[in-house]
Amino acid sequence: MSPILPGRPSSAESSLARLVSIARAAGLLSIARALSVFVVLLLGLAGARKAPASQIPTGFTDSLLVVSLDNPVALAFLPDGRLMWAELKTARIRLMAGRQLAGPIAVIDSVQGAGQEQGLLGIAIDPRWPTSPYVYLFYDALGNFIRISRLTASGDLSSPASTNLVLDPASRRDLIRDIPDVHDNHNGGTLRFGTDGMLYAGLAEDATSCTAQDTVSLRGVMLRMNIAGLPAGPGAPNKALLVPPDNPFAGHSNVNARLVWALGLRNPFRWSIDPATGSIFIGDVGFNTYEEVDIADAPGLDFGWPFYEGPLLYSPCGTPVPPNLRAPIYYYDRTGFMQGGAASVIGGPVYHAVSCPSCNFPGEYAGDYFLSDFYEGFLRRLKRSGGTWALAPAVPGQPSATDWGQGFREVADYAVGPDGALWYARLSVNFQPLSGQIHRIFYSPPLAVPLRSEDAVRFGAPYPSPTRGSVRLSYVLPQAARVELGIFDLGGRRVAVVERNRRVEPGRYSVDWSGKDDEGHEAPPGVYLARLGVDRLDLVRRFAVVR
Ligand SMILES: [Ca+2]
Ligand SMILES: [Ca+2]
Repeated sequence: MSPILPGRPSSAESSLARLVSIARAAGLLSIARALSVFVVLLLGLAGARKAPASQIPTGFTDSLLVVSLDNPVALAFLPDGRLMWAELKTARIRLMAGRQLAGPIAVIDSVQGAGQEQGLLGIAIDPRWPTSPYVYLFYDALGNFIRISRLTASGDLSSPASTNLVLDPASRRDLIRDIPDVHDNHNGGTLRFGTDGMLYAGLAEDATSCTAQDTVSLRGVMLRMNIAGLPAGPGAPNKALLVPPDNPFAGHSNVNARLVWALGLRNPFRWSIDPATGSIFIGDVGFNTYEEVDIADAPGLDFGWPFYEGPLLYSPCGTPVPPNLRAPIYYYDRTGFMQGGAASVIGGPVYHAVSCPSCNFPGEYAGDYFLSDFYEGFLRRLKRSGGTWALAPAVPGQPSATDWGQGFREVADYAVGPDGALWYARLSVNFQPLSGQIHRIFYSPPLAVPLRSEDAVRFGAPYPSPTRGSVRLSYVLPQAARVELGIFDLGGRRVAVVERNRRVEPGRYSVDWSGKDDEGHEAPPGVYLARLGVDRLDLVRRFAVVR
């Protein structure tokens, strides 16, 4: 049984060599060169890593927003547009307001992170925010149990630009804290609110497969909980308070079963809820043969694990295969795992436009579903046709007939933002420490013929380095392009914006950065990264500031 989170036994160097060879084989010298930059950073500077640029269709841009993060694993947007994410191993909650990254706004205590797949796994924000300023968390806890807890936020609850927000550990109310975690793998980990205001939680079977058919085991099931009746403030679990009367097993004698919405799941690590229909799209991680996607569009569905793995009969429990098991809507082969192939599905979002016409993906994306594979790194797009789902027809610029995008290895979560963009958290780059990233993919019709090669785009070494004051950043553009130029510190914070995503004509440019951050304060001494984004290329140079 393969792990879903860091576990592939390969060195950064061998993974990198594979990616470089793939890029070269594909004629993508720009990517091979970008990887060379990464090599320099990898060898020369712990904490600053360069991921290979992703390949996505024409007209879309993958923008790297934050680097050098500590295993960002789960994303959640506040209604005002601010982004929170959970860190897997540090058990910290981070907050970003615009481009401002706050220090940790909470550290969750008693989190068990010893196993590769263990840690702080899921985060959800109360749909009644800011009147009910609650954040819900899913984590492996010390003592071999998984918990679902609620913390209360204080500070600026509805100021889109404010990073003044904290979660008080003393406010912790546990919803459930007896989900078995005897085995450190197969933990599930996603929490999301449905269109019905209910809190859904996906529980894995804790590597004891037959329990996925047992509704009272708190294993291999999707829970549906009503949080409206919970008292304010801290407290211990009261499961009976969480039971919605219309749950499929609401009449069961055991309260665990009364919370169950669906069963027969193996490891539903990442999944999402279609905001238009309320259906749950579940990425269920496979065993030997298939990764699968399931849709829970009705109460009480049984997705068949362990009677079936994807379409394949498995049935190890010695009991008859029940009727009316729900088959996956999509599955793919995972048998090449040991040779570098796919091995862990990451369920993404269903795309829907937001109320900002210039922000949205083209209309043909409405209702389409995205999924990726944590190890292979493809990003696929499914489209519904009648009652079935299949790969969407390829669009110009997508890297293969099956893959809408490539370069999404180690991505742990996706979300459609209030800006209509597809955001994602990359847990790490080549499993290196402090290499996590936050990205957003947005659509902007091409302004010029796409660059064919990075060869003609040059980004010079910042001069002087070290500097006591300003630093000169020089670049050469062979043709008009959209350019972003920013300064980051090694903690991943954007210190200053030098060029703000504007169209630039061909030519040679030099821009001075004053050494001051966007609020006019002198940047402290240290090593910094200058990042030049040119359409879909992404170049990083480092330099030092001394005072
Ligand atoms: Ca477990
Ligand atoms: Ca299944």
